[in-house]
Amino acid sequence: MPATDWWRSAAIYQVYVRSFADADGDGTGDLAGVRAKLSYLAELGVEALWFTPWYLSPLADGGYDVADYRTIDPAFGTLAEAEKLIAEARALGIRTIVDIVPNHVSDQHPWFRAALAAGPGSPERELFHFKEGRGEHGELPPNDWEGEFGGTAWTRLPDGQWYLHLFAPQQPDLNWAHPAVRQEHEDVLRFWFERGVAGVRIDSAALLAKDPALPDFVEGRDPHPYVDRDELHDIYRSWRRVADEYDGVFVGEVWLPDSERFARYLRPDELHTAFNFSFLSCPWDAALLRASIDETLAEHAPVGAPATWVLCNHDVTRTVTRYGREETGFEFAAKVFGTPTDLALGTRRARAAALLSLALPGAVYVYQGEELGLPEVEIPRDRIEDPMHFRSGGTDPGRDGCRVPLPWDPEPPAAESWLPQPPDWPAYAASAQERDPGSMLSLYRAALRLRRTEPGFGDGEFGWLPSASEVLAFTRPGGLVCVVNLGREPVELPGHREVLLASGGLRDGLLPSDTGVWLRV
Ligand code: ISL
Repeated sequence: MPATDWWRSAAIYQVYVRSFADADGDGTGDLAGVRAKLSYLAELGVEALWFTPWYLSPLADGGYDVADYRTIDPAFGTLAEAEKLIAEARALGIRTIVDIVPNHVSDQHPWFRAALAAGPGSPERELFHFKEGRGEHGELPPNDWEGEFGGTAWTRLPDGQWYLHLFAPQQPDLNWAHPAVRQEHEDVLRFWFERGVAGVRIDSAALLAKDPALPDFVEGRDPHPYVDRDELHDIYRSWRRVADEYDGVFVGEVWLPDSERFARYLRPDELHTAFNFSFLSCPWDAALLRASIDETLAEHAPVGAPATWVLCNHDVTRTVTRYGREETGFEFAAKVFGTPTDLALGTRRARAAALLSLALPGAVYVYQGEELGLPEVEIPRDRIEDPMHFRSGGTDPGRDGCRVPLPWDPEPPAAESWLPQPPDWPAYAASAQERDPGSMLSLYRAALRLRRTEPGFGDGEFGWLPSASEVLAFTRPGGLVCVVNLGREPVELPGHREVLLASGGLRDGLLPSDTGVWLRV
Protein backbone atom coordinates (compact mmCIF):
# COMPACT_ATOMS: atom_id res chain seq x y z
CA MET A 1 0.00 0.00 0.00
CA PRO A 2 1.51 3.41 -0.91
CA ALA A 3 2.53 5.56 2.09
CA THR A 4 -0.12 8.14 1.17
CA ASP A 5 -2.77 5.47 1.83
CA TRP A 6 -1.87 5.12 5.51
CA TRP A 7 -5.34 6.30 6.53
CA ARG A 8 -7.05 3.31 4.93
CA SER A 9 -5.71 1.01 7.64
CA ALA A 10 -4.43 3.22 10.45
CA ALA A 11 -5.02 2.74 14.16
CA ILE A 12 -5.74 6.29 15.32
CA TYR A 13 -5.63 7.34 18.97
CA GLN A 14 -7.90 10.14 20.15
CA VAL A 15 -6.22 12.56 22.54
CA TYR A 16 -8.56 14.70 24.66
CA VAL A 17 -5.74 17.10 25.51
CA ARG A 18 -7.28 18.53 28.66
CA SER A 19 -7.38 15.07 30.25
CA PHE A 20 -4.46 13.23 28.70
CA ALA A 21 -1.27 14.12 30.58
CA ASP A 22 -0.55 17.10 32.79
CA ALA A 23 3.13 18.11 32.66
CA ASP A 24 2.95 21.36 34.65
CA GLY A 25 0.86 19.90 37.45
CA ASP A 26 -1.99 22.40 37.32
CA GLY A 27 -4.69 19.74 37.05
CA THR A 28 -5.20 20.20 33.29
CA GLY A 29 -3.52 18.20 30.55
CA ASP A 30 -1.19 20.03 28.17
CA LEU A 31 0.97 19.64 25.08
CA ALA A 32 4.09 19.17 27.18
CA GLY A 33 2.27 16.24 28.74
CA VAL A 34 1.55 14.74 25.32
CA ARG A 35 5.18 15.21 24.27
CA ALA A 36 6.30 13.43 27.43
CA LYS A 37 4.01 10.50 26.61
CA LEU A 38 4.95 10.09 22.94
CA SER A 39 7.06 7.06 23.77
CA TYR A 40 4.04 5.53 25.52
CA LEU A 41 1.98 6.11 22.37
CA ALA A 42 4.70 4.70 20.13
CA GLU A 43 4.97 1.66 22.39
CA LEU A 44 1.18 1.27 22.28
CA GLY A 45 1.55 1.07 18.52
CA VAL A 46 -0.81 3.71 17.17
CA GLU A 47 -0.11 5.32 13.82
CA ALA A 48 -1.84 8.67 14.24
CA LEU A 49 -3.15 10.96 16.96
CA TRP A 50 -6.38 12.90 16.66
CA PHE A 51 -6.31 15.89 19.00
CA THR A 52 -9.66 17.27 20.11
CA PRO A 53 -9.61 21.09 19.77
CA TRP A 54 -6.50 22.59 21.31
CA TYR A 55 -7.16 26.14 20.16
CA LEU A 56 -7.78 29.27 22.19
CA SER A 57 -11.15 28.73 23.84
CA PRO A 58 -13.18 29.81 26.87
CA LEU A 59 -13.97 26.06 27.23
CA ALA A 60 -17.72 26.54 27.34
CA ASP A 61 -17.90 23.20 25.49
CA GLY A 62 -14.55 21.60 26.22
CA GLY A 63 -12.81 23.52 23.41
CA TYR A 64 -15.49 22.99 20.76
CA ASP A 65 -16.05 26.72 21.20
CA VAL A 66 -13.05 28.10 19.35
CA ALA A 67 -12.00 31.73 19.79
CA ASP A 68 -8.98 31.54 17.46
CA TYR A 69 -8.09 28.62 15.19
CA ARG A 70 -4.47 29.72 14.82
CA THR A 71 -3.59 29.96 18.51
CA ILE A 72 -3.09 27.12 20.98
CA ASP A 73 -4.95 27.70 24.24
CA PRO A 74 -2.38 28.91 26.79
CA ALA A 75 -3.68 26.29 29.24
CA PHE A 76 -2.30 23.69 26.79
CA GLY A 77 0.84 25.43 25.47
CA THR A 78 1.98 27.40 22.46
CA LEU A 79 1.90 27.09 18.70
CA ALA A 80 5.65 26.49 18.70
CA GLU A 81 5.10 23.56 21.06
CA ALA A 82 2.36 22.16 18.84
CA GLU A 83 4.74 22.33 15.90
CA LYS A 84 7.40 20.49 17.90
CA LEU A 85 4.87 17.90 18.98
CA ILE A 86 3.75 17.31 15.38
CA ALA A 87 7.37 16.86 14.27
CA GLU A 88 8.41 14.67 17.21
CA ALA A 89 5.41 12.41 16.73
CA ARG A 90 6.14 12.15 13.01
CA ALA A 91 9.72 11.12 13.79
CA LEU A 92 8.23 8.21 15.75
CA GLY A 93 6.02 7.29 12.80
CA ILE A 94 2.91 8.89 14.32
CA ARG A 95 0.86 11.32 12.24
CA THR A 96 -1.26 14.16 13.59
CA ILE A 97 -4.93 14.89 12.96
CA VAL A 98 -6.40 18.18 14.16
CA ASP A 99 -10.05 18.85 14.91
CA ILE A 100 -11.77 21.62 12.96
CA VAL A 101 -15.12 22.92 14.20
CA PRO A 102 -16.71 24.61 11.19
CA ASN A 103 -20.34 24.75 12.31
CA HIS A 104 -19.79 27.38 14.97
CA VAL A 105 -17.24 29.53 16.76
CA SER A 106 -16.98 30.74 20.33
CA ASP A 107 -18.96 33.80 21.28
CA GLN A 108 -15.50 35.21 22.12
CA HIS A 109 -14.29 34.79 18.52
CA PRO A 110 -13.42 38.20 17.00
CA TRP A 111 -16.06 37.73 14.30
CA PHE A 112 -18.87 37.28 16.78
CA ARG A 113 -17.69 40.12 18.99
CA ALA A 114 -17.56 42.36 15.95
CA ALA A 115 -21.05 41.23 14.94
CA LEU A 116 -22.42 42.08 18.38
CA ALA A 117 -20.75 45.49 18.32
CA ALA A 118 -21.84 46.32 14.76
CA GLY A 119 -25.52 45.79 15.48
CA PRO A 120 -28.55 44.70 13.44
CA GLY A 121 -28.32 44.93 9.67
CA SER A 122 -24.51 45.12 9.63
CA PRO A 123 -22.33 43.06 7.26
CA GLU A 124 -20.60 41.62 10.36
CA ARG A 125 -23.87 39.94 11.38
CA GLU A 126 -24.15 38.27 7.97
CA LEU A 127 -21.40 35.84 8.97
CA PHE A 128 -23.84 34.31 11.48
CA HIS A 129 -27.58 33.70 11.58
CA PHE A 130 -29.08 36.80 13.19
CA LYS A 131 -32.84 37.21 12.88
CA GLU A 132 -35.74 39.16 14.27
CA GLY A 133 -37.96 37.18 16.61
CA ARG A 134 -41.57 36.22 16.13
CA GLY A 135 -44.49 37.41 18.25
CA GLU A 136 -45.83 40.92 18.61
CA HIS A 137 -42.56 42.34 19.93
CA GLY A 138 -40.14 39.78 18.53
CA GLU A 139 -40.13 38.06 21.91
CA LEU A 140 -40.37 34.56 20.43
CA PRO A 141 -37.49 32.72 18.76
CA PRO A 142 -37.40 33.03 14.94
CA ASN A 143 -38.22 29.35 14.53
CA ASP A 144 -38.83 26.19 16.54
CA TRP A 145 -35.41 24.54 16.20
CA GLU A 146 -34.09 22.82 19.28
CA GLY A 147 -30.42 22.76 20.14
CA GLU A 148 -28.46 19.50 20.27
CA PHE A 149 -28.01 20.08 24.01
CA GLY A 150 -31.74 20.73 24.54
CA GLY A 151 -33.80 23.90 24.67
CA THR A 152 -34.27 26.45 21.91
CA ALA A 153 -31.43 26.92 19.43
CA TRP A 154 -31.79 30.72 19.64
CA THR A 155 -30.59 33.37 22.07
CA ARG A 156 -31.89 36.93 22.16
CA LEU A 157 -29.59 39.91 22.46
CA PRO A 158 -30.33 43.16 24.29
CA ASP A 159 -30.74 44.86 20.88
CA GLY A 160 -33.69 42.57 20.19
CA GLN A 161 -32.18 40.29 17.54
CA TRP A 162 -31.76 36.55 18.03
CA TYR A 163 -28.82 34.41 16.93
CA LEU A 164 -28.76 30.73 16.08
CA HIS A 165 -26.69 28.16 17.98
CA LEU A 166 -27.30 24.45 17.39
CA PHE A 167 -25.20 23.78 20.50
CA ALA A 168 -24.62 26.02 23.54
CA PRO A 169 -25.38 29.77 23.41
CA GLN A 170 -21.60 30.32 23.58
CA GLN A 171 -21.33 28.57 20.18
CA PRO A 172 -22.99 30.79 17.54
CA ASP A 173 -23.50 29.02 14.20
CA LEU A 174 -21.68 30.39 11.19
CA ASN A 175 -23.50 31.23 7.99
CA TRP A 176 -22.02 28.84 5.45
CA ALA A 177 -23.75 30.60 2.57
CA HIS A 178 -21.29 33.48 3.12
CA PRO A 179 -18.13 33.34 0.98
CA ALA A 180 -15.93 34.74 3.79
CA VAL A 181 -16.85 31.78 6.00
CA ARG A 182 -15.75 29.35 3.30
CA GLN A 183 -12.57 31.28 2.59
CA GLU A 184 -11.59 31.48 6.24
CA HIS A 185 -11.95 27.73 6.77
CA GLU A 186 -9.89 26.89 3.72
CA ASP A 187 -7.20 29.22 5.06
CA VAL A 188 -7.35 27.47 8.43
CA LEU A 189 -6.97 24.08 6.74
CA ARG A 190 -3.88 25.36 4.93
CA PHE A 191 -2.53 26.83 8.16
CA TRP A 192 -2.52 23.40 9.81
CA PHE A 193 -1.45 21.41 6.77
CA GLU A 194 1.51 23.82 6.43
CA ARG A 195 2.45 22.87 10.00
CA GLY A 196 2.71 19.24 9.11
CA VAL A 197 -0.62 17.79 10.15
CA ALA A 198 -1.67 14.78 8.11
CA GLY A 199 -5.39 14.97 8.63
CA VAL A 200 -8.39 16.90 9.85
CA ARG A 201 -11.39 15.69 11.80
CA ILE A 202 -14.47 17.69 10.86
CA ASP A 203 -16.78 18.38 13.79
CA SER A 204 -20.54 18.10 13.25
CA ALA A 205 -19.79 17.77 9.55
CA ALA A 206 -23.38 17.29 8.40
CA LEU A 207 -24.83 20.32 10.19
CA LEU A 208 -23.09 23.33 8.57
CA ALA A 209 -25.56 24.22 5.84
CA LYS A 210 -28.91 25.73 6.82
CA ASP A 211 -32.05 26.36 4.80
CA PRO A 212 -31.69 30.11 4.11
CA ALA A 213 -35.37 30.63 4.97
CA LEU A 214 -34.72 29.14 8.46
CA PRO A 215 -38.18 27.51 8.43
CA ASP A 216 -39.78 25.65 11.31
CA PHE A 217 -38.85 22.00 11.52
CA VAL A 218 -41.44 19.69 9.99
CA GLU A 219 -41.07 16.00 10.85
CA GLY A 220 -40.16 13.96 7.79
CA ARG A 221 -39.87 16.92 5.42
CA ASP A 222 -37.03 16.59 2.96
CA PRO A 223 -34.61 18.28 2.86
CA HIS A 224 -34.04 18.80 6.57
CA PRO A 225 -33.50 22.50 7.38
CA TYR A 226 -30.03 21.87 8.81
CA VAL A 227 -28.99 18.22 8.69
CA ASP A 228 -27.30 16.67 5.66
CA ARG A 229 -28.18 19.34 3.12
CA ASP A 230 -26.96 18.95 -0.45
CA GLU A 231 -25.01 22.24 -0.34
CA LEU A 232 -22.49 20.55 1.96
CA HIS A 233 -21.02 18.45 -0.80
CA ASP A 234 -19.80 21.45 -2.70
CA ILE A 235 -18.09 22.72 0.47
CA TYR A 236 -16.32 19.40 1.02
CA ARG A 237 -15.29 19.13 -2.62
CA SER A 238 -13.43 22.39 -2.32
CA TRP A 239 -11.93 21.31 1.03
CA ARG A 240 -10.74 18.15 -0.71
CA ARG A 241 -8.89 20.19 -3.33
CA VAL A 242 -7.04 21.95 -0.50
CA ALA A 243 -6.25 18.67 1.28
CA ASP A 244 -4.98 17.07 -1.92
CA GLU A 245 -2.29 19.73 -2.24
CA TYR A 246 -0.83 18.36 1.01
CA ASP A 247 -1.85 14.67 0.83
CA GLY A 248 -4.04 15.55 3.82
CA VAL A 249 -7.00 13.40 4.79
CA PHE A 250 -10.38 14.03 6.34
CA VAL A 251 -12.47 12.16 8.83
CA GLY A 252 -15.98 13.51 9.09
CA GLU A 253 -18.17 13.41 12.15
CA VAL A 254 -21.25 12.40 10.21
CA TRP A 255 -24.10 10.86 12.21
CA LEU A 256 -26.73 9.85 9.68
CA PRO A 257 -29.05 6.88 9.89
CA ASP A 258 -29.41 6.63 6.10
CA SER A 259 -26.41 4.72 4.71
CA GLU A 260 -26.84 5.95 1.15
CA ARG A 261 -26.84 9.59 2.36
CA PHE A 262 -23.86 8.86 4.62
CA ALA A 263 -21.84 7.36 1.76
CA ARG A 264 -22.26 10.52 -0.33
CA TYR A 265 -19.77 12.25 1.95
CA LEU A 266 -17.22 9.58 1.08
CA ARG A 267 -17.26 9.95 -2.68
CA PRO A 268 -13.73 10.05 -4.13
CA ASP A 269 -13.65 13.85 -4.39
CA GLU A 270 -15.07 14.50 -0.89
CA LEU A 271 -14.08 13.16 2.55
CA HIS A 272 -11.70 10.22 2.84
CA THR A 273 -13.40 8.67 5.86
CA ALA A 274 -16.17 9.20 8.42
CA PHE A 275 -16.74 7.80 11.88
CA ASN A 276 -18.82 4.67 12.12
CA PHE A 277 -21.37 5.59 14.76
CA SER A 278 -23.75 2.75 13.98
CA PHE A 279 -21.08 0.29 15.10
CA LEU A 280 -20.37 2.35 18.22
CA SER A 281 -24.02 2.42 19.22
CA CYS A 282 -24.62 -1.26 18.48
CA PRO A 283 -25.34 -3.38 21.58
CA TRP A 284 -23.35 -6.50 22.45
CA ASP A 285 -25.42 -8.85 20.33
CA ALA A 286 -24.05 -11.10 17.60
CA ALA A 287 -26.91 -10.64 15.14
CA LEU A 288 -26.95 -6.85 15.54
CA LEU A 289 -23.18 -6.55 15.28
CA ARG A 290 -23.09 -8.80 12.24
CA ALA A 291 -25.75 -6.65 10.59
CA SER A 292 -23.88 -3.47 11.52
CA ILE A 293 -20.63 -4.81 10.04
CA ASP A 294 -22.37 -5.96 6.85
CA GLU A 295 -24.13 -2.65 6.46
CA THR A 296 -20.91 -0.73 7.06
CA LEU A 297 -19.01 -2.69 4.44
CA ALA A 298 -21.89 -2.49 1.98
CA GLU A 299 -22.27 1.27 2.31
CA HIS A 300 -18.55 1.97 1.89
CA ALA A 301 -17.92 -0.38 -1.02
CA PRO A 302 -19.61 1.60 -3.81
CA VAL A 303 -17.60 4.75 -3.04
CA GLY A 304 -14.32 2.91 -2.44
CA ALA A 305 -13.81 4.42 1.01
CA PRO A 306 -12.43 2.35 3.88
CA ALA A 307 -14.66 1.76 6.89
CA THR A 308 -13.74 3.06 10.34
CA TRP A 309 -14.40 1.20 13.58
CA VAL A 310 -15.06 3.16 16.74
CA LEU A 311 -15.91 1.79 20.20
CA CYS A 312 -15.92 5.07 22.08
CA ASN A 313 -15.05 8.75 22.05
CA HIS A 314 -15.31 11.83 24.26
CA ASP A 315 -19.11 12.08 23.79
CA VAL A 316 -20.36 8.61 24.69
CA THR A 317 -20.40 6.23 27.65
CA ARG A 318 -17.12 4.38 28.00
CA THR A 319 -17.04 0.91 26.50
CA VAL A 320 -16.60 -1.24 29.61
CA THR A 321 -19.55 0.52 31.28
CA ARG A 322 -21.76 0.31 28.20
CA TYR A 323 -21.14 -3.38 27.62
CA GLY A 324 -21.81 -4.08 31.29
CA ARG A 325 -25.34 -2.67 31.07
CA GLU A 326 -28.56 -4.43 30.33
CA GLU A 327 -30.33 -2.03 28.04
CA THR A 328 -29.93 -2.05 24.29
CA GLY A 329 -30.59 0.42 21.50
CA PHE A 330 -29.16 3.85 21.08
CA GLU A 331 -29.72 4.86 24.73
CA PHE A 332 -27.01 2.35 25.27
CA ALA A 333 -24.39 4.89 24.16
CA ALA A 334 -26.16 7.83 25.75
CA LYS A 335 -25.70 8.66 29.38
CA VAL A 336 -28.00 8.00 32.29
CA PHE A 337 -27.52 8.75 35.99
CA GLY A 338 -27.14 5.74 38.21
CA THR A 339 -27.57 2.99 35.63
CA PRO A 340 -26.35 -0.29 37.11
CA THR A 341 -23.31 -1.78 35.43
CA ASP A 342 -21.52 -5.08 35.76
CA LEU A 343 -17.96 -3.89 35.19
CA ALA A 344 -16.40 -7.35 35.19
CA LEU A 345 -18.76 -8.42 32.42
CA GLY A 346 -18.32 -5.13 30.56
CA THR A 347 -14.55 -5.45 30.73
CA ARG A 348 -14.59 -9.00 29.39
CA ARG A 349 -16.77 -7.87 26.51
CA ALA A 350 -14.70 -4.75 25.88
CA ARG A 351 -11.59 -6.95 25.57
CA ALA A 352 -13.36 -9.14 23.02
CA ALA A 353 -14.69 -6.04 21.24
CA ALA A 354 -11.14 -4.70 20.98
CA LEU A 355 -10.06 -7.80 19.07
CA LEU A 356 -13.20 -7.60 16.95
CA SER A 357 -12.80 -3.95 15.96
CA LEU A 358 -9.04 -4.18 15.42
CA ALA A 359 -9.49 -7.13 13.04
CA LEU A 360 -12.15 -5.58 10.83
CA PRO A 361 -11.18 -4.07 7.46
CA GLY A 362 -10.40 -0.35 7.48
CA ALA A 363 -9.13 2.17 10.01
CA VAL A 364 -9.79 1.99 13.73
CA TYR A 365 -10.03 4.58 16.50
CA VAL A 366 -8.94 4.16 20.11
CA TYR A 367 -10.09 6.81 22.58
CA GLN A 368 -7.60 7.64 25.33
CA GLY A 369 -8.20 5.44 28.34
CA GLU A 370 -9.93 2.76 26.28
CA GLU A 371 -6.57 0.93 26.28
CA LEU A 372 -6.64 1.12 30.10
CA GLY A 373 -10.17 -0.25 30.31
CA LEU A 374 -11.38 2.86 32.13
CA PRO A 375 -15.05 2.84 33.11
CA GLU A 376 -17.44 5.76 32.84
CA VAL A 377 -17.25 7.89 36.00
CA GLU A 378 -20.27 9.25 37.82
CA ILE A 379 -19.07 12.81 38.41
CA PRO A 380 -20.33 14.49 41.60
CA ARG A 381 -23.02 16.92 40.49
CA ASP A 382 -21.19 19.95 41.82
CA ARG A 383 -18.15 19.10 39.67
CA ILE A 384 -19.94 18.61 36.34
CA GLU A 385 -18.82 21.08 33.66
CA ASP A 386 -20.46 19.80 30.48
CA PRO A 387 -23.06 22.23 29.09
CA MET A 388 -25.14 19.25 28.01
CA HIS A 389 -25.87 18.57 31.68
CA PHE A 390 -26.98 22.13 32.39
CA ARG A 391 -28.99 22.51 29.19
CA SER A 392 -30.89 19.31 30.05
CA GLY A 393 -32.04 20.93 33.28
CA GLY A 394 -29.74 18.60 35.20
CA THR A 395 -31.40 15.35 34.09
CA ASP A 396 -28.62 14.29 31.72
CA PRO A 397 -25.27 13.61 33.42
CA GLY A 398 -23.53 15.03 30.37
CA ARG A 399 -20.30 13.76 28.89
CA ASP A 400 -17.76 14.49 31.62
CA GLY A 401 -17.83 10.89 32.85
CA CYS A 402 -15.70 9.76 29.89
CA ARG A 403 -13.39 12.78 30.10
CA VAL A 404 -11.74 12.23 33.47
CA PRO A 405 -7.94 12.69 33.33
CA LEU A 406 -6.03 9.44 32.78
CA PRO A 407 -4.40 7.67 35.74
CA TRP A 408 -0.74 7.33 34.76
CA ASP A 409 0.59 6.21 38.14
CA PRO A 410 -0.91 4.55 41.18
CA GLU A 411 -0.03 7.61 43.28
CA PRO A 412 -2.65 10.31 42.80
CA PRO A 413 -1.34 13.47 41.04
CA ALA A 414 -0.07 16.32 43.28
CA ALA A 415 -2.77 18.75 42.15
CA GLU A 416 -6.30 17.46 41.88
CA SER A 417 -7.32 17.12 38.24
CA TRP A 418 -10.02 19.38 36.71
CA LEU A 419 -12.43 16.46 36.92
CA PRO A 420 -11.88 14.29 39.99
CA GLN A 421 -10.50 10.78 39.58
CA PRO A 422 -12.45 8.17 41.55
CA PRO A 423 -10.65 6.66 44.55
CA ASP A 424 -10.30 3.24 42.91
CA TRP A 425 -8.48 4.56 39.82
CA PRO A 426 -4.96 3.69 40.97
CA ALA A 427 -5.94 0.15 39.95
CA TYR A 428 -6.14 1.35 36.33
CA ALA A 429 -2.80 3.21 36.32
CA ALA A 430 -0.90 2.82 33.06
CA SER A 431 2.43 2.20 34.80
CA ALA A 432 0.90 -0.71 36.74
CA GLN A 433 -0.85 -2.16 33.69
CA GLU A 434 2.42 -2.07 31.74
CA ARG A 435 3.82 -4.69 34.09
CA ASP A 436 0.75 -6.92 34.04
CA PRO A 437 0.52 -9.25 31.02
CA GLY A 438 -3.19 -9.77 31.72
CA SER A 439 -4.08 -6.06 31.67
CA MET A 440 -6.17 -4.23 29.09
CA LEU A 441 -3.08 -2.21 28.16
CA SER A 442 -1.09 -5.37 27.45
CA LEU A 443 -3.94 -6.68 25.29
CA TYR A 444 -4.10 -3.45 23.26
CA ARG A 445 -0.34 -3.37 22.83
CA ALA A 446 -0.21 -6.95 21.63
CA ALA A 447 -3.18 -6.47 19.30
CA LEU A 448 -1.88 -3.22 17.81
CA ARG A 449 1.55 -4.80 17.31
CA LEU A 450 0.02 -7.73 15.41
CA ARG A 451 -2.13 -5.36 13.43
CA ARG A 452 0.98 -3.55 12.25
CA THR A 453 3.09 -6.59 11.51
CA GLU A 454 0.39 -8.73 9.86
CA PRO A 455 -0.37 -7.28 6.42
CA GLY A 456 -3.74 -9.06 6.38
CA PHE A 457 -5.21 -6.64 8.94
CA GLY A 458 -6.40 -3.15 8.05
CA ASP A 459 -8.11 -2.39 4.76
CA GLY A 460 -8.63 -5.38 2.45
CA GLU A 461 -10.51 -8.60 1.93
CA PHE A 462 -12.99 -9.86 4.52
CA GLY A 463 -15.22 -12.93 4.61
CA TRP A 464 -17.59 -14.45 7.15
CA LEU A 465 -16.95 -18.01 8.23
CA PRO A 466 -19.87 -20.32 8.96
CA SER A 467 -20.59 -20.23 12.69
CA ALA A 468 -23.27 -20.57 15.33
CA SER A 469 -25.61 -17.56 15.40
CA GLU A 470 -24.10 -16.26 18.66
CA VAL A 471 -20.59 -16.27 17.20
CA LEU A 472 -18.88 -13.82 14.87
CA ALA A 473 -16.14 -15.50 12.84
CA PHE A 474 -14.35 -14.08 9.83
CA THR A 475 -11.22 -14.40 7.75
CA ARG A 476 -8.69 -11.82 6.68
CA PRO A 477 -5.91 -12.31 4.13
CA GLY A 478 -2.86 -14.37 5.07
CA GLY A 479 -4.81 -17.02 6.95
CA LEU A 480 -5.91 -14.68 9.74
CA VAL A 481 -9.14 -15.54 11.49
CA CYS A 482 -11.02 -13.64 14.19
CA VAL A 483 -13.64 -15.43 16.29
CA VAL A 484 -15.76 -13.74 18.97
CA ASN A 485 -18.18 -15.69 21.11
CA LEU A 486 -21.14 -13.56 22.25
CA GLY A 487 -23.15 -16.56 23.43
CA ARG A 488 -23.36 -18.05 26.92
CA GLU A 489 -21.72 -21.41 26.15
CA PRO A 490 -18.12 -22.08 25.15
CA VAL A 491 -17.69 -22.87 21.45
CA GLU A 492 -15.22 -24.84 19.38
CA LEU A 493 -12.68 -22.98 17.31
CA PRO A 494 -12.15 -23.61 13.63
CA GLY A 495 -9.15 -25.83 12.84
CA HIS A 496 -6.08 -23.66 13.23
CA ARG A 497 -2.30 -23.77 13.43
CA GLU A 498 -1.72 -21.04 15.91
CA VAL A 499 -3.50 -18.84 18.45
CA LEU A 500 -2.06 -15.36 17.88
CA LEU A 501 -3.91 -13.57 20.64
CA ALA A 502 -6.92 -14.14 22.88
CA SER A 503 -8.92 -11.67 24.98
CA GLY A 504 -9.31 -14.29 27.74
CA GLY A 505 -8.17 -17.80 28.54
CA LEU A 506 -9.32 -20.69 26.34
CA ARG A 507 -10.72 -23.67 28.23
CA ASP A 508 -9.84 -27.12 26.87
CA GLY A 509 -9.38 -25.49 23.51
CA LEU A 510 -12.87 -23.98 23.65
CA LEU A 511 -13.60 -20.26 23.31
CA PRO A 512 -15.53 -19.10 26.43
CA SER A 513 -18.46 -16.71 26.49
CA ASP A 514 -17.66 -13.03 25.75
CA THR A 515 -14.18 -13.86 24.52
CA GLY A 516 -12.42 -13.13 21.25
CA VAL A 517 -9.43 -14.73 19.60
CA TRP A 518 -7.13 -14.19 16.62
CA LEU A 519 -5.95 -17.34 14.89
CA ARG A 520 -3.78 -18.28 11.98
CA VAL A 521 -5.20 -21.15 9.97
O1 ISL B 1 -25.63 15.88 15.01
C1 ISL B 1 -25.84 15.15 15.93
C2 ISL B 1 -26.94 14.20 15.81
O2 ISL B 1 -27.56 14.35 14.56
C3 ISL B 1 -25.03 15.23 17.17
O3 ISL B 1 -24.91 14.00 17.72
C4 ISL B 1 -23.70 15.88 16.90
O4 ISL B 1 -23.12 15.36 15.76
C5 ISL B 1 -22.73 15.72 17.99
O5 ISL B 1 -23.28 16.04 19.22
C6 ISL B 1 -21.58 16.66 17.69
O6 ISL B 1 -20.51 16.47 18.58
C7 ISL B 1 -19.38 17.27 18.34
O7 ISL B 1 -19.69 18.64 18.31
C8 ISL B 1 -20.16 19.20 19.53
C9 ISL B 1 -19.25 18.86 20.70
O8 ISL B 1 -19.89 19.22 21.90
C10 ISL B 1 -18.91 17.39 20.73
O9 ISL B 1 -18.00 17.13 21.77
C11 ISL B 1 -18.34 17.04 19.40
O10 ISL B 1 -17.88 15.71 19.30
C12 ISL B 1 -20.24 20.69 19.33
O11 ISL B 1 -19.06 21.16 18.75
